[in-house]
Amino acid sequence: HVTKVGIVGIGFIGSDHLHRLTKTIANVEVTAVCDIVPNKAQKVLDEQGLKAKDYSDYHDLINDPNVEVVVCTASNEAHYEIVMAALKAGKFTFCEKPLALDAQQCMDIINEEKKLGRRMLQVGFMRHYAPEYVQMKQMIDDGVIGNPLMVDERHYNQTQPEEYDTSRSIIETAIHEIDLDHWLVNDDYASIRVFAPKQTRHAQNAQIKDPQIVMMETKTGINIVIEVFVRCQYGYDIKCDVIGEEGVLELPTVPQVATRLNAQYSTAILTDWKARFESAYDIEFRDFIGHVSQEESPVGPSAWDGYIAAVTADAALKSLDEDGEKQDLDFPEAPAFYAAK
Ligand code: ISE
Repeated sequence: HVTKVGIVGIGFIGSDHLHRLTKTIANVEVTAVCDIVPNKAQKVLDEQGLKAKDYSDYHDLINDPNVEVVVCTASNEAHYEIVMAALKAGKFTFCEKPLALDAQQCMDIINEEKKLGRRMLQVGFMRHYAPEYVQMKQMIDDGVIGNPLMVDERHYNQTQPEEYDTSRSIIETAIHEIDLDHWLVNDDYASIRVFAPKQTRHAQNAQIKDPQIVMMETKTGINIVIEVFVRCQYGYDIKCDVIGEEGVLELPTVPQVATRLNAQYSTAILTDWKARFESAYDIEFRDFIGHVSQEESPVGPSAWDGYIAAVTADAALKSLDEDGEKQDLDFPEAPAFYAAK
């Protein structure tokens, strides 16, 4: 069976997933695309040597009987309405992170999905599929470093445009760690605070807060510090150290050939996040398509994961507004609908 996919939003990640779904994932046909900017999707189809129906209205794509699965890679603001429409049409849906702009929108999506009687949606938290994080999680679960006590992380982008404002550093960048860390250390967050230290001169205007420091504490008292810096200039740099009672786990970086040249010994630092996590994205889509092509519910990150991340991100933004004031967090048990993994 060839699974027929429609992609809404052909920007950076949309074009990347279009390429992935047509060139590296077996038994998929991208039958339709759509972008709010006229001619944008067609241009990308041409560049990639592909043919698909190019819709100007995403409702038409969703309602096309030749689209079985909807992939939402539109801008963050549009996720909510697109996902709601796809679920209302009863279609399997993959939505890039963040699931929506805030916890309330995520809860609406959850309620819509529940009407379908089973999971139909997966959220693009692809780091769960990155082999290096999977290994780290396994080692924590196996007790290799004893109980985790602290997590020390860096999430740096080389640069972002002016419209990448203070809130996007949280809801679009730090959201990866916010989603990942409680899974890694098997604990829930009890509080979060976010503040801005000395600011970079590379921010395009004075309103933008960059870098930011996110501090979270879990229920058992694990301390997590994430430095978020989306205009660091030198590259895409992801660090994750988990400090335990007996030792430290360190996330590896992508190996690059070392160069000995002109009295220098050097290795490259990647600059593009799509390349840094390429294998994670591939494994993620193989898993997602593998399930939905058999008419099975997806098993990767769910709308509930999207909701937990959004509750945490909402509190992060509140803290930032209140000069780093600590915000308490308390999460309900995952509903049975999502708990059965
Ligand atoms: C982007 O959407 C991502 O998901 C990247 O992993 C992140 O580093 C970047 O800041 C986001 O804009």
